[in-house]
Amino acid sequence: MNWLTTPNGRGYAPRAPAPLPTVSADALLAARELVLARVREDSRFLLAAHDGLDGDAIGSLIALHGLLSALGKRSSILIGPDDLPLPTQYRFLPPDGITSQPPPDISEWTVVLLDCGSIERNATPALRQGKHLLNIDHHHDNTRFAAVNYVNKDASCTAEIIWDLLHELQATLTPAIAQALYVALITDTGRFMYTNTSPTAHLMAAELLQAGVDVPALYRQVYEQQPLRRLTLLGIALGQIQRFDGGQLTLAVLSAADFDRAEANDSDSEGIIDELRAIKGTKVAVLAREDRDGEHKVSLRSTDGDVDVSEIARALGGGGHRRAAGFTTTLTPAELTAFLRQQIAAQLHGATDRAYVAV
Ligand SMILES: [Mn+2]
Repeated sequence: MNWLTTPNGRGYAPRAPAPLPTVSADALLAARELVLARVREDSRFLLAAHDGLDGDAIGSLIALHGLLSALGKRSSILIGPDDLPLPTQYRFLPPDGITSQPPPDISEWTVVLLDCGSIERNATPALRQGKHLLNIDHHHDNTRFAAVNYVNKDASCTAEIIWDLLHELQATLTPAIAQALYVALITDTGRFMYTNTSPTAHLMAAELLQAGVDVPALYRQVYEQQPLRRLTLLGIALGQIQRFDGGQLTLAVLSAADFDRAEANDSDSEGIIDELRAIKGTKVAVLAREDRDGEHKVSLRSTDGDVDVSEIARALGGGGHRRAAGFTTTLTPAELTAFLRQQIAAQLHGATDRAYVAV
């Protein structure tokens, strides 16, 4: 079978990833200045992030909204209907300014996309019609889709960039903003465990604690208010673990029926991938979740950096970080497994053709 002619295909033919642009320190500083100029000069801001909101996206949205409001600006957070209500673990954060409809006069608003590696990761086309479009992110493979692209791949999380802007604009770090930033920081660093846990990340944490973050109370909100259905779903996933190639690939697939059985939704699957990556011998952990259309949302994690999972994700139209990435695919689980094994082998063993080899 050749992937290019597989039925139900919608152009998922793997492609060789384009080389990533290098951005000089000067260019990064220039982009930062452009963002600061817009924040200082413009008066109306519509904030959005990638669909399937995670802690960094939500925390960054709420913190930037708080910052803009403190500066006397008008600000709204646009969250698509599919992402509302927010995942339960983030509902304790102040939901001020959230709307699910873009304003009719969006051409008068400055649109800020946060934590969004490509504009396709947000399904609201109206966002492209803003007066200005600012792209603030830390994904190394950000597609630089906006007029202003402030993409700092060395930031542990997008919230770290917001934290820096807050300093520069001399805004007060209120307890509410500190809390939102802290949620973003701990979720994107895996509670200070992933390679993006830089000294700056810890300096930021220290300052957020000084600003009033109650660490045990916040951890309890984010990690210890789990609805039972999340653990039911985790149990189903753990019962369906598959391992390939000596355990280098650890994979679990959750079908739509599994979600029904657990009475769970997609956001309830957050965290399952961390259990998979923790299994000894794993180089790449993958969790695939079937959605209502029969497509699979695929999350990938690399344990030791030997495999760049963002390269695998980009081959099927997704993206992410070297050690954490994702994509959506129409491949069946069997096809997906074959594709992943081939891609991992190509990276580990230097197979000559990294783009797709028909099987
Ligand atoms: Mn992020």
